[in-house]
Amino acid sequence: SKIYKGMTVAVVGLGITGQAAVHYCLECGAQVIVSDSRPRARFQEEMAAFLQKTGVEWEAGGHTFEFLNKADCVIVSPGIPESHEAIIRLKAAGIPVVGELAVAAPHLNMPVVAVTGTNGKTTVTSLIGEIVKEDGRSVFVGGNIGTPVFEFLRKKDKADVMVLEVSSFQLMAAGDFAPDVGVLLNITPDHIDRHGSLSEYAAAKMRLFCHQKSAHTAVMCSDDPECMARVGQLPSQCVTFGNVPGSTARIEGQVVRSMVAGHEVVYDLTGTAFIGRIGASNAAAAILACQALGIAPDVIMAALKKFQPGPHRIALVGELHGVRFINDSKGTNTGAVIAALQQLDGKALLIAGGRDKGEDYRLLREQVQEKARTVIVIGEAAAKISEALQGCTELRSAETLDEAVRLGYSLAEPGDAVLLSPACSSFDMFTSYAHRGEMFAAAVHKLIAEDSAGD
Ligand code: UMA
Repeated sequence: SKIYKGMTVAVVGLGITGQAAVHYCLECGAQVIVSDSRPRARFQEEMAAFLQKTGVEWEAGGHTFEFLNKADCVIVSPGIPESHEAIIRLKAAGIPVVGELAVAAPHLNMPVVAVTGTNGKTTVTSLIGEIVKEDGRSVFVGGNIGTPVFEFLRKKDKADVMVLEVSSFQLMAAGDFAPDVGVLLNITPDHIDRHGSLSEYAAAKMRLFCHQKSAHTAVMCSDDPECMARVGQLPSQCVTFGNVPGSTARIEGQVVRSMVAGHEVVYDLTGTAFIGRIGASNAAAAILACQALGIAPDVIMAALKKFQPGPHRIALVGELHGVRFINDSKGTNTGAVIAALQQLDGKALLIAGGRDKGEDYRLLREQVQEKARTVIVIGEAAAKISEALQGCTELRSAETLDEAVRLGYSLAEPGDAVLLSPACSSFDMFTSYAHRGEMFAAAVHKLIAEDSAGD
């Protein structure tokens, strides 16, 4: 979908993606109109500077067919559900409804790596970016990780390689986007409120590959039954990582054995940030993607050794009298929480809750029973989580994150960890998962400061 001079483009949702889309379309010479679901007064107040600067016509408080149908093309933000009535009517009227990947697709004339999966996307995307840099090539790292591809298009930047984190939401409106290397890390339940079921969610993830050609690469996890069940659908060459014998990159403890041009290469992850089964799995996926880009094993290994994961993914933020405080604010689905609990050595005081996304929290029962001393529930999903975990372990609740941190610490024993891994989105109490993680860290630092003041 090309944006050209004189056409009218409607941008639906004026968040991170929508704002970048507006700027991009204006720079292409298009007329732009904007539609946002925020109440009118709030939208006008929050977006005042943007609206003044761009001068776009807008509607707020919802999306209407009548306002949007004057557009030649509609760009939807990832958060806009396909089931929205106006969107359905626009499509029925023959107006193209596209996301940023569809708009970007014709402009991507460099090798593109796209990473999706329920968990680990951000880590693997940034790791691949670091490996490409280590190889001396320039790289744009963006997408769901936080920088829209529109920003890249706007700057008319050049990059030798593009590495994108893509979400199931983005894939629902990706047009004929076809990455040279597509990586699907795992599929466990998430975003069921939007997609309706696990199989629909998995189908959205598989869209990553549907426009690939036979020379392209699909990187898939051999340990994941949901992924393996869908390998037959791939139009491209499939390489796999996992513990299963015969995997292209075979994981054995902290070692990844991978075939490169008929020779076995051994990547030893000891001493790197890629600890445990999940760490090794993420590293192996990145190794295969980078091998597909033709990057030499010693370059890949050098980058693996240097890599540090992001601040909101199982990150230690402090320690007090033998109790560790771990921020996993990005753990926004049950699969992520299970992974975080599995990685802990001791017991957890698990802080969970936030805005529910339609998941079945009973999936947490086994790990919670094994690893959580107490679960402290917060936010809108508190009651639903408590009900699902009834009888597994002690259940408590807290009104604020600050209170949850204090309660967790008061119940902890040395060697335990107070773990924020919410299994929910953050939007009931915070502006983003990053905001929630920062507030968690702030609560921890306050607690530690008070303790040392009291000594
Ligand atoms: N809005 C509407 N109508 C709606 C829903 C929202 O008008 O029906 C408006 C809101 O008022 C707001 C704007 O749309 O103004 C928000 O748009 P958005 O929800 O599409 O979010 P963006 O700010 O554009 O951020 C998106 C991703 N968010 C979502 O997919 C929900 C960000 O991923 C991503 O970093 C960013 O684009 C850049 O690519 C966040 C996320 O939670 C981190 N992703 C999910 C995940 O990782 O699990 C998919």
